[in-house]
Amino acid sequence: MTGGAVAAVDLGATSGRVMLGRVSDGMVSLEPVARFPNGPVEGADGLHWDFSALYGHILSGLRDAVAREPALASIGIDSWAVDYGLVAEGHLVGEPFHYRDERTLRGAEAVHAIVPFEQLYRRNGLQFLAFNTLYQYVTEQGLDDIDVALLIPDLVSFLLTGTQGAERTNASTTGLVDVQTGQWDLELARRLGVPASVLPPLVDPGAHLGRLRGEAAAAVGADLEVIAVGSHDTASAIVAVPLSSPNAAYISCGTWGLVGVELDTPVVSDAAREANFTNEGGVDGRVRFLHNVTGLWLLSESVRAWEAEDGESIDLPSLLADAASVGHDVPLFDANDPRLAAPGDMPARIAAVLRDAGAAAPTSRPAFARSIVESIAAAFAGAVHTAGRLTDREIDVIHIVGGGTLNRLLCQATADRSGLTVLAGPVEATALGNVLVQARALGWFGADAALETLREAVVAAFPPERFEPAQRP
Ligand code: LFR
Repeated sequence: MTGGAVAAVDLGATSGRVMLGRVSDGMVSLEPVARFPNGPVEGADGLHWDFSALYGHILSGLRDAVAREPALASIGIDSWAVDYGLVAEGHLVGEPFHYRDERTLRGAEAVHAIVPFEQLYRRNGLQFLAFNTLYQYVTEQGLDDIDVALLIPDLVSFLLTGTQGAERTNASTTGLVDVQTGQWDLELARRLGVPASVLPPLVDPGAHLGRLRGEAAAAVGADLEVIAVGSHDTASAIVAVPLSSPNAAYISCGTWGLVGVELDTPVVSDAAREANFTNEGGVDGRVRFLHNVTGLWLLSESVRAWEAEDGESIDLPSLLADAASVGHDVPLFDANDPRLAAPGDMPARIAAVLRDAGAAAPTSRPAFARSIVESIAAAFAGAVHTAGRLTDREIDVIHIVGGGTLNRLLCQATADRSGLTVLAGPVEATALGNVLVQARALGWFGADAALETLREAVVAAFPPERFEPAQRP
């Protein structure tokens, strides 16, 4: 067989979706089936995810997928990274914490008091992000009382199949995987008081996890197989970047902008640590050497605040069109300022950041939106440049994938500010990467097909759009 259909469940921080992916003779196509909202929920003890609601949406989305394509071969799950659910006696204990909850700040201090960041970086290769799982684990009260901690996609797979595992690309974001060996760093876990028993066996993307168990099969209407994909959404997205040059950089742009290059071996130099670049695990053992830039979160939170103020919804495309025609310079701010990380009144916070830097906030919403887009683009261009410097590469093109590709103003501003050609697309890179890894595991590309073969299928189906810089350096 050279093809068939699979379902990709892709959970983002602001929305989730179920997509049907079809593969036939090396060609791939995608069809949206279900889309549902996601976001932080304020609980008595902090910010959580409404995982129970998400799981309900996943089951009903899969049911719709089966109704549309009864010959569905398998399911793959990906989501944002670092967050997890605690499982005891086969059940989820409480709703998982949201990575934007403030408890992470305490955790980082506690961990670094035991293992200074310099040492930690050499072991796990991760940039400092206050929400990395290990910082969350040390704030947990009851790790000794649970059976296992499962990252969000692993938790979904467990509820669907009963199989417990830690898919490697996402496990790499916990901070407890040794960046050189790819195995759990049990010595580090012990020093931090994380019981080894909560870390499930590591699983490779492409592994067959099992079939839906009774209850899940009944809810979905079919007894399907679940296949591990690059379950960290960014890992799946990078599978579907149609890298067009060995010196290409990529930006996976959604809530976050993940800016970096693909490597075969990690870089844990002092310079990489100082620049806060991460070595996350990619599919097929590749390294995602990248930096997190606060991406469209700044815009979506601002729009959310303006909508609350107006009591009605805002049309983003027309706001961006107005932003594009702002004829004067707008002030830039540091998109990665930690004060902009938590949910809240984003325009007021950005205004405060600008004020502290001696600049006045734009007075109209289009100019404000332009200031956000230009500031994100400036951070993107800076991170691309740094990725090149740290890996000794002359970056010659930037690929942007994900929802951010719909923001043409951002794509053009990134080209202009970097002086490099931007190739934009595909927009649904994450779901595509998810589909392609399942398809390969099912033998539809040949079991040994390299990522490059999968990427050829991406270019053929979704030729990228070019944005040329106004000037080259
Ligand atoms: C993107 C992403 C990033 C990760 C952040 C938090 O959706 O997965 O890669 O750093 O969310 O999990």
